[in-house]
Amino acid sequence: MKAGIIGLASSGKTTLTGAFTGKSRITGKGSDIAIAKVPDERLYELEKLYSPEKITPATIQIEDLPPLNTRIKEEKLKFFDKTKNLDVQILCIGGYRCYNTEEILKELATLRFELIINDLDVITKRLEKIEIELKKFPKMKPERESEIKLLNGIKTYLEEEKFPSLMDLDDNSKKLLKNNYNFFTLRLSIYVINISSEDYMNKRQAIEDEVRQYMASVGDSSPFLLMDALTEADIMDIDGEEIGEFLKVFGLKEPAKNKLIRKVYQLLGLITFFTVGEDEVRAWNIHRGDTAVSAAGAIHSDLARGFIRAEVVEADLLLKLGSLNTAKSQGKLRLEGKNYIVKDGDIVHILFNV
Ligand SMILES: Nc1nc2c(ncn2[C@@H]2O[C@H](COP(=O)(O)OP(=O)(O)OP(=O)(O)O)[C@@H](O)[C@H]2O)c(=O)[nH]1
Ligand SMILES: [Mg+2]
Repeated sequence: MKAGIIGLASSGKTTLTGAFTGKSRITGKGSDIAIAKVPDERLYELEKLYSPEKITPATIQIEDLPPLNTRIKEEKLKFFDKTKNLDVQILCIGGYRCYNTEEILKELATLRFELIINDLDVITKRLEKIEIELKKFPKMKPERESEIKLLNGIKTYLEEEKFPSLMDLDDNSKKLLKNNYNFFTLRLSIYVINISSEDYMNKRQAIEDEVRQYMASVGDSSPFLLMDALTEADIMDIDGEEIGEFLKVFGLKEPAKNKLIRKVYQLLGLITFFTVGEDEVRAWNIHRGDTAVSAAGAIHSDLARGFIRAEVVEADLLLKLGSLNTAKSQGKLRLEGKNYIVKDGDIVHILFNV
């Protein structure tokens, strides 16, 4: 599971990567992978309750990428290679270098256009290849028919400058796309409008409103958020007090990157469960819909192998009750079997035997 940052040259992709890990950890060669900690209020509440030696948040991988609109062949190949297996794309807009919102929207349009062109290019090449193939082997025609139809359908959308994510696709088409293609315009996305500190302080709401209008006008329902990536990257390298100062100056409850990470986490289809104890309080990520055995496996393969049962209580309930013992004595600690579907916020204690 991986997210990557895609954007035009100098839009602030590397700076944004630095906002997750601190700038000092970034080489800026368009190949850094940031391990971003997933901010979770419940983890800090559990920390207060347990005062453990260690707390470990859940993390996700976010990869910095070379610019989308590069004309350097080597960079282009690297870009395609690296974007092949992305589950989620963060689309970065260099609003900090724009003089007004109109220019920001223009960059948004350009980025969307580049994604469209790249996908159209793939479709054109594939259709040409199929045509040559069918000339040689006309018998293959029935086999290729659904693919040709699907590609032409997508092509129509793209030619109208619309993302085919709006298309109604049947299961076969979805499977075909999943196994053979990596279209940018079909990937789960979130836009980051990377604006200057000044704009972030003074014009945040106005820019947000205009971006929302623009997104609606092109029929793009992907989430977006505004961020001052450079400042957020700068404060990663300094201490906690200055972060508080930054939030106060900008009138924020938390840095924008927190919202971004949580949203990407959600787009990746991940949820969090916790393990608690005096030695460590830890958040783990698993896929929505995963069972108690998978949760056990996320912790250690032995726990999955020797799985007997899981003791489960919601974090919010535990925080209210104050301890696992109280939860147990009040009958709130549930015993769940192998096939229990773990919920976001569950505290899980695996009983096992190997
Ligand atoms: N003022 C300001 N400058 C920024 C911001 N984001 C990026 N920059 C500056 O813009 C320049 C390019 O930023 P990068 O983060 O390297 O951009 P990039 O998208 O990674 O660039 P490429 O990888 O070359 O495409 C750097 O000098 C940054 O300091 C921002 O939010 N505000
Ligand atoms: Mg870069």
